Amino acid sequence: MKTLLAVIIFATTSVGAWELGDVDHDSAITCTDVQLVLDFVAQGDSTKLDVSLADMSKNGEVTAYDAALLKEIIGPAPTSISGLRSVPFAEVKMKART
Ligand SMILES: [Ca+2]
Ligand SMILES: [Ca+2]
Repeated sequence: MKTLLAVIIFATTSVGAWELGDVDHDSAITCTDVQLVLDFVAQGDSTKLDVSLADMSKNGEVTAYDAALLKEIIGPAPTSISGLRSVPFAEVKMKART
């Protein structure tokens, strides 16, 4: 009986628990979700994502616009990484020889 109750509780809490946009069910909206939506739009392969969570615009279809809306949630990609400096290619070649 306890097992049955646990299964019922799990089922009721897990169904519909995923956030809109979390198409890979990892409990976070990441660039992976964006890529999966783009792959679905381009290739039509629905085996790697939950398509029901991909319609960000809620217009009944999944398009590249939905991927763009997902990307807006994540925010812009970093344009630079602090603490790193650019190294001229000639310097890299010199270091490789030593
Ligand atoms: Ca996700
Ligand atoms: Ca849509």
